[in-house]
Amino acid sequence: MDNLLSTPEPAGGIPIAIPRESAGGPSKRSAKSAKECKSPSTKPSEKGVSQSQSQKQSEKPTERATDTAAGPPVPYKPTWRNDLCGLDAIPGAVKWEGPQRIKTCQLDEPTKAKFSPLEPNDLRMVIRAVIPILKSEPMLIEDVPFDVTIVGDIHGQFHDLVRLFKGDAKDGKEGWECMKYVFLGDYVDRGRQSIEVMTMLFILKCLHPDRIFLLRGNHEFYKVNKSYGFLMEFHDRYTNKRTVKGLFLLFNEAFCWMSLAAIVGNIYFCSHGGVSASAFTRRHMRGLYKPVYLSNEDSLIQDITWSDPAGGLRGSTFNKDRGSSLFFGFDELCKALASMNVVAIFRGHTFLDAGFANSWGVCFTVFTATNYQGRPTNGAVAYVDPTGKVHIQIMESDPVRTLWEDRVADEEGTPKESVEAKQADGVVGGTGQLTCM
Ligand SMILES: [Mn+2]
Repeated sequence: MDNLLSTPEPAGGIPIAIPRESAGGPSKRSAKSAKECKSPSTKPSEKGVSQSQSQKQSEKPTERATDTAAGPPVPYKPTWRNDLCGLDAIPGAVKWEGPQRIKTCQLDEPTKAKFSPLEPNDLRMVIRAVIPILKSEPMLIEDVPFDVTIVGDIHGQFHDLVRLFKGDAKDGKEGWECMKYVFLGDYVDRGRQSIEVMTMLFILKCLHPDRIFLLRGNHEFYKVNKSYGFLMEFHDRYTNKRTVKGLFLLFNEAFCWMSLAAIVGNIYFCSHGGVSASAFTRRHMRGLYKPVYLSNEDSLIQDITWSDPAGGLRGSTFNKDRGSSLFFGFDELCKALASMNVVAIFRGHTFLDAGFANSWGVCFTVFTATNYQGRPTNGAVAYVDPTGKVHIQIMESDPVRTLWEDRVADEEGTPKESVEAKQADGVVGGTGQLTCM
C-alpha cells in the first residue's frame, strides 16, 4: 500500500479576488483552474504556502495584501455587506491555496472486477444500525467544527472513496480514524459499486458518528436512484427478486433520514445542490422534519438538493438543465448566505473536469469521483484547516479505472427482454437518458 500515498506538493496558488459585481462565471474560473492543475508541482515543502503567496503578490500587485499568516483562529464577527458578503471579516477565507496535487494512488485490483455480493443480512444489520443515528441528527447540522474535509459526489466509485481515505491516512491510522468528513451527497448511481460505497459510509457513520457527516444528494431519492444505476446494481448482484426489492427499499428508507445541510465552523454552508431563493434561514431549515420521501415535498428541500449556480444571472430562474429547481446568480447567493448567516457555500452536484471550481469567490464546487463517465477527469475535495482556511486537494485521474465504460458496455450487452422483465417487476424505472448529476 506504499504507493497509495504521496506527500503534499504545493502548486502555484490562485489568488481569488472577490468580484464587486457578478462578472465572469464558473466556466471562466474552471478553465483557469484546469490549466493550473496541469502545471508541474514544486517540491513538497511547508514553505510552499508563503512561496505561492509571494508569487501572488508579485503577479498581481494591485490586490489586497495577503494576510494569511498561521495563527490562532480569528474570532468571527459578522459584518454584512452585500458586495463582499462578509468575507472581508475573515483573513484567509477569501483566499485559498489553489489546486494541490496531494493524493495520487492506484489500487491493484483488476479493472474488470466481478463484485461478489455482500451478505443481505449484513446489509440489513448495517442499515438498521445507522437509521437511529441518522434520525438523531437535525436536518441542518450546525455544529461541524473546522479541520474537516468536504467531499463531493462519489457516484458509486468505491475505489475513489478508498483512495480518499488512504490519502488521509497517517501514523498507521486510516483517514476516517484521524480526520473529520462532511460528504455532500450523491453516493450512489452511475458507478458500479454504489452498494459498497453506501455500506462503508453507513458503517463509518455507526463507528464515528461525530467524524462522518452524510448529507443527502439528489440521487439519494428513490425516484432518481431507481433509474440511474443503484437498483440495477441490486439486480446484478442478487438473483432473488424479494431480496433485490427489500434491500433497495431498505437503503432508501435510510436515505429518508439523512440530513440536508451542514454548517462548518459557523461560517461555511454545505449542501449538495445549493441555496434556495425563498425562506433560506436557519430557522426555516430547523423547521423541516424527517423523514423526507420526495425531494419536491418542499421547495426548500428541492432547491438544496437540486439547484446550480449560474454566471451572469441576476436573481434566480428555472433550472432547465435539470428540469427542476433553480439556477441562482451571485446576488441571489449573497442574499441566501446572509440570511443563513454564513459567508460561503460548499456544494457538489456539478461535474467538473478539474474536480473543483470556485464561483465568485464564495461558491466552492467539489466533485470527487475521478474518470467520470470514462473520461480522464480529476476529482477533488476541500479541506478546511483549523483556522478556517480552504485548501483544495486534487485526486488525479486514474487511467486504470474506466469503470463507467464497463458499465455502459454491460448495459448495452444486456438482452432487451431482461430489462423489460425487470421493469415489469414494478421496482425498476426506465434507464432513460443520463442527464442529471
Ligand atoms: Mn447531484
